[in-house]
Amino acid sequence: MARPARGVTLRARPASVSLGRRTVSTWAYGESLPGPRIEATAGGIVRARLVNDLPAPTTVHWHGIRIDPRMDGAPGYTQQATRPGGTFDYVFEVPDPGTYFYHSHVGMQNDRGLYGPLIVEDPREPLGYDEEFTVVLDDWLDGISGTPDDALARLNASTEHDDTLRSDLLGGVVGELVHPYHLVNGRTPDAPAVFTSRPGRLVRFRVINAAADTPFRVALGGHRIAITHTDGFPCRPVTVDTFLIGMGERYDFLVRLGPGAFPLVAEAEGKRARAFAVVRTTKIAATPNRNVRLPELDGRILTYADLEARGSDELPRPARRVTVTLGMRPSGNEWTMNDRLANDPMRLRVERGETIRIVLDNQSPMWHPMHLHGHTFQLRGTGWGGPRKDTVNIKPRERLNIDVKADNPGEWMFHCHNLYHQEQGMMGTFGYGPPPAGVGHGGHGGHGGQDARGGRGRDSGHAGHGGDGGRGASRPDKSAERADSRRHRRKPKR
Ligand SMILES: [Cu+2]
Repeated sequence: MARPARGVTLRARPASVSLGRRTVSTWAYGESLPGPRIEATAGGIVRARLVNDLPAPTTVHWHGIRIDPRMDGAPGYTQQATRPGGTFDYVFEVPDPGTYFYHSHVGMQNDRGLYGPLIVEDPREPLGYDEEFTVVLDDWLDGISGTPDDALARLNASTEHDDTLRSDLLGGVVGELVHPYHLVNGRTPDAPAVFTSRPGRLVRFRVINAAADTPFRVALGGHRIAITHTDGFPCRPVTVDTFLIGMGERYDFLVRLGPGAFPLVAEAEGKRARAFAVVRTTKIAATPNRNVRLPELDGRILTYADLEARGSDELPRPARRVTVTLGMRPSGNEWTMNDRLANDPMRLRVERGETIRIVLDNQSPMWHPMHLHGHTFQLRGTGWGGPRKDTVNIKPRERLNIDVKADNPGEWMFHCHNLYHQEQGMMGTFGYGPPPAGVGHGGHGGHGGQDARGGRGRDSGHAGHGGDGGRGASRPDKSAERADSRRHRRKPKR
């Protein structure tokens, strides 16, 4: 039977945290980075009291959980952000087992230290393994090169952007900036996290990408790994050398550890930097060099086409489809969904009980990890079942089909999990029935292309999350081509 999780207090506060060798001033939950690991059992209840000791409003979003919308921590959508000095009690059921995380959903706060793992155990766990480790990846600049808000302001103020950060795997430019550090469980490579086990043990790793702007390519030196879950949900196990994890994605893998000390590397894809940890099964083995070249990183890499949901997780066939076109305006600092920005968001209207297909069509010049709140969709290819996921990477000029069963009524965020893109406008709404009147964001537009239903919104009263780049610009620019060429002029390649 489900047992309620013990209550946890998340005290959001300015804090000095150690990254290993270096201490930085940031905002964190308590003293720790990441925040405390929260554990629950599927079907059980999570109780978390947010105490806001920050000088700014904040919320906690429970990423990937099919949650009660009032508990989703989406400011302007389902709740008002908790004011400085205030508290908010998050109490919700966790229906599905898996690897999740929580983070602030206000402005750039998620690029500070306001995140932590949420692990939902399966009371009938079908996998047998000896132990498990949680690996939380992050990119870090707070307290080193200013704050994330400073970084966003610099991006917004300039048309010069670093287009040298490139990856074939992601179809071009990978990110907006280089963070000075990349972390595993809050630690830099020169003072790495160490996972201690024993030779021969079968270990489950739960990998969470909590970064703002960095996709990682992950491998464990000297081992092949079996991917068993993505975004909490099980998939048919696939043995690979390495996998790419976008912001907001999670992967679980199983590995039988050999004797020694092994590098666990998360290469910041396209950024010539890495996060690094050590997996140690014997005391005497020398610690691996943090810059070691891992052949696994160039080995067999997981693709979405490798992933298949369990039969019981298959969604019904969709009755209709809607298209969501991802775009960029010529400024290069505004990212759109169906030509709209966060301050007047696109709204996909669904009816309770239906299954719809969302055709994601990326006409912008960058990849985006698109995340839907409150649901786990099924990624559909041609000729394969496709995994259940809540965050999916889409490359430039790519089209992806994601099927969503509308079984959790509410007004839900649907957005890019590159935090900089999110704050530069790439935020839409997935809502049930007619647009609600008088809730936090009045800016619902029914403009969703020819497919979307619903009337056009009346005003642009959305106050929750419009980034600086998203404000004031209300003229859609239809020319994706022009936008594209602008983007490529943004900075000469070195
Ligand atoms: Cu994006």
